[in-house]
Amino acid sequence: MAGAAKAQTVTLPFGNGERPLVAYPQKRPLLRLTTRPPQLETPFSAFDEGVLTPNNAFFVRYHLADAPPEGLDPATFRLSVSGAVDKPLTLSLTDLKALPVTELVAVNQCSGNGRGFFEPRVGGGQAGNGLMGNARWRGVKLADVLAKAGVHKSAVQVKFDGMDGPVIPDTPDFAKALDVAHALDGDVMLAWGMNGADLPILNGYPLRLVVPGWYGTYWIKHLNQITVLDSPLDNFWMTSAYRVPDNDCECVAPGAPAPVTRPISRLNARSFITSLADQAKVAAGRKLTIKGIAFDGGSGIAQVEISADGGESWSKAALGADLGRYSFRPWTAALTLEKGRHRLMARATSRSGEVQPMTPRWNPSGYMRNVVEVVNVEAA
Ligand SMILES: Nc1nc2c(c(=O)[nH]1)N[C@H]1C(S)=C(S)[C@@H](COP(=O)(O)O)O[C@H]1N2
Ligand SMILES: [Mo]
Repeated sequence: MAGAAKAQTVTLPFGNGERPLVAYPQKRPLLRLTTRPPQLETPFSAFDEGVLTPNNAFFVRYHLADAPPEGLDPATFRLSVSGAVDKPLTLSLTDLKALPVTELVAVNQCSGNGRGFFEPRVGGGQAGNGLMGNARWRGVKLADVLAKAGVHKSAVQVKFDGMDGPVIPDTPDFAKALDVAHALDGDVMLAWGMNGADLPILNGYPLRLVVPGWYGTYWIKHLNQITVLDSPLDNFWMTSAYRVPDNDCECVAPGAPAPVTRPISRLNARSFITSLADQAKVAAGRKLTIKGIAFDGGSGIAQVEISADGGESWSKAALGADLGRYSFRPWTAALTLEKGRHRLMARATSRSGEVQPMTPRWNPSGYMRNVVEVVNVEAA
């Protein structure tokens, strides 16, 4: 293209879906949703590059305008562990790295991933399906650190707070809590490493919480304060935000209020075709191999089925390498499409028996989208 550089944009397939592609430090160009704080969505094509999401493509979500915080110096960084413990701790990164090291592959997904597709539309960040990513996290077990501190029998929750804080005193500081039993389960991690490198600044350098199988809201970045609590955390982010209808489907009729809610928790089952974008053109009458990913909240993926006729008939996809029950599971399927338009779908079933729904479940906050997605293609 001649002339002055025009900002590249991506148009997500819903109203007001135009997003500039902007490169932040340590990041390739990502879809920018807000500037202060930076909120960046992964271009969907990145999920076709491999089962681990590259660090420079990994999405970025923050709540408070000062993020990322200043003073992320690994030499002076300290993590405090206090509250209902025998021995409060102040740990440097060197102290943490001297503990037994653990690694785990897990999906980090924002509760509002896919919110822009909600019908009727709801308020909040209007995201496509790029607020998710899969990484190999390296760090220490939270249980090991809590054991060093000695959690009191009276403790009920553990609170996590990061270095970003409110700019205006009226804004509630971002902090989340997990029940003590969950915090001690041996899978929850304090991670400094991501896919063989340090965490990128925008993904929580130098230390973040990793809560495998649970929504990203709990994965506190720039984590520097752990407080063991004798009573449940009562703050805006636990009691008002990040709550879902308190029923089996975590849903209500589209447009209806949710009178009784509970904190959001586990990821539901999802799957995506990654090798073909919506409205792609493919060759008719020839074998076509399609690829994709599937994941759930930690039981693992039992099967992925593919439909090329809008959900009338299904065939099984072949599952690829198993990087653990919290990871994206890659899959492939072979199809031969006749000339014309086709509605391709992938549907995951988890090992716990959860099957993706064919019609969207709705809630007023636009959380937990997991309907079977459609990729329209034309074979010619
Ligand atoms: N310190 C801090 N940690 C945070 C947040 C935040 O605003 N501040 N947002 C949370 C939310 S809602 C999500 S979805 C994940 C996103 O992780 P990422 O930015 O590394 O992709 O971070 C979580 N951790
Ligand atoms: Mo989120």
